[in-house]
Amino acid sequence: MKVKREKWSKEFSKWFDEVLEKAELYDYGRYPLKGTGIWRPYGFKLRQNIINIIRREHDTRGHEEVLLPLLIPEHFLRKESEHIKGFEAQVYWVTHGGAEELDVKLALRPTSETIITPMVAYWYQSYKQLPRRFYQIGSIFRYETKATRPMIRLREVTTFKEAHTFHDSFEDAERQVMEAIEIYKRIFDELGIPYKISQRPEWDKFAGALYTIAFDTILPDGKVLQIGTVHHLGQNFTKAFEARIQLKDGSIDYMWSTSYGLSDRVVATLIAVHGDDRGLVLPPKVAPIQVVIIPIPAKDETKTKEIIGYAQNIKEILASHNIRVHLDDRIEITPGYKYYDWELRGVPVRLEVGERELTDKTVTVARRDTLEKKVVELNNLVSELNNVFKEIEGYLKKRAWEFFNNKIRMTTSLDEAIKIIEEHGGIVELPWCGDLKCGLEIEARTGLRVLGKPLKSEQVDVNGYKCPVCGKPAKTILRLAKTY
Ligand code: 5CA
Ligand code: ZN
Repeated sequence: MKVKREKWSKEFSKWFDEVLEKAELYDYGRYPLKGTGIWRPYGFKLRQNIINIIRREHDTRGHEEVLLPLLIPEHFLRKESEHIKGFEAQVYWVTHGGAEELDVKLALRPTSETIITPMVAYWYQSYKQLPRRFYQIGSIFRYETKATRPMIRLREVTTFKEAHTFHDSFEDAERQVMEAIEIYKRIFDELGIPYKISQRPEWDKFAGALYTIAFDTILPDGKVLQIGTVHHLGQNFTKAFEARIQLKDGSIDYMWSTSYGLSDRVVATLIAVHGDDRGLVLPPKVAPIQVVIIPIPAKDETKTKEIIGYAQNIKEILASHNIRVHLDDRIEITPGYKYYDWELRGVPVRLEVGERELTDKTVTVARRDTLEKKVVELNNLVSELNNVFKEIEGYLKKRAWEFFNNKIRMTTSLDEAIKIIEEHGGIVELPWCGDLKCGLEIEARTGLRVLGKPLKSEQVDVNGYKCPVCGKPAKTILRLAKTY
């Protein structure tokens, strides 16, 4: 196999930082503000293509995009008591306007429940106006105290997609939670990103939520990253902001709400799970450049000019079929160096055109994922490329899921759980009685982080298994991991 993934897994952190820099995606660590990154043009385009998928999946399922203020008056942020308890330590405060000290301190929003809920209280009075689903994509700020990492743990999260929905019953909000899970599955499936869905334990739910459902993935180093969360907020925020409606039977009650979020971590994960030792490998769907054409100069100069003309002709054909194509006609650089350069940047397909291709009216097609090459007739190029794009997407998704599934193991013993994570990383699953106390005990005795239990819809067979702490029959499984 030509494809190597050694550095990618063994020195993932270094691999990741180098790819961001060398592929000119994202500048991190040089701007003198921890937890803040700069999207460079190539990275910005990749991010934009991913955002387009996120937007489409929300828009087509009844969500409406909004734009909310970046600042929250202190008393608003404090209205929901659990929420502020959870976020207090992470809030950035604006205290001055010019030289003047402000009467009311302003928080840079860490998330927007306390902005949209009071507004919705003005907008809707009747169950007839519900449900409503809103979302915003923008920056939020969190003064993270754990080690910050590019795209993965930011203090300014620049690609925060937060959805906020409002309902006339607990059940309708719960239905929305399930709908949100389906939306997130579609987004991750489309990007070929593997995940497990777990209900977070009580002690790790979102501040102000009734319960939290999380999507977790495994990065190449075996550590788990939370890549999305869906929260049932009950009436906690609507009570705090007196968001009341009239129900069908004429009575007045508070609305019910949910929220769910994604971030720059989606982009980070896409980069991480599909990469290899040569660098980035992008699915054609989101690649800023899907095809790069490399002309191979001939000995004779007029031949070379013909080759470049042929390459330009190919470029026009592809562009007219809406393929994102780039012709690398730099003359001072050798084809070999160009191969290396575009491989690093993850361009899914490279076309090589030289003397032979010119004579035969063919093109050599090289795949970034498998590094395989084949010769294709110019007449069939567009349809061939569209097939190759699908093949690449299929291959990347399959390879990512194989890596992921291989890192999920079941055991019945706590010692074994520790050993498995030490040796393989990933996620370990233990039978569990469902008791919170046993869950906390498992977390304390293994030193691992509890991810939670699977949803009821995910069938797990724990027949005959016992909880490793209390010895009672297991009702479900508990997932544990080392996490980011
Ligand atoms: N208001 C809710 C739903 S939008 C909320 O804020 N949920 S959250 O806190 O869980 O954040 C949503 C997602 O953002 C998380 O699942 C995680 O994937 C991502 N995220 C959270 N904090 C950061 C951070 N500091 N850097 C990058 N991504 C983050
Ligand atoms: Zn137990």
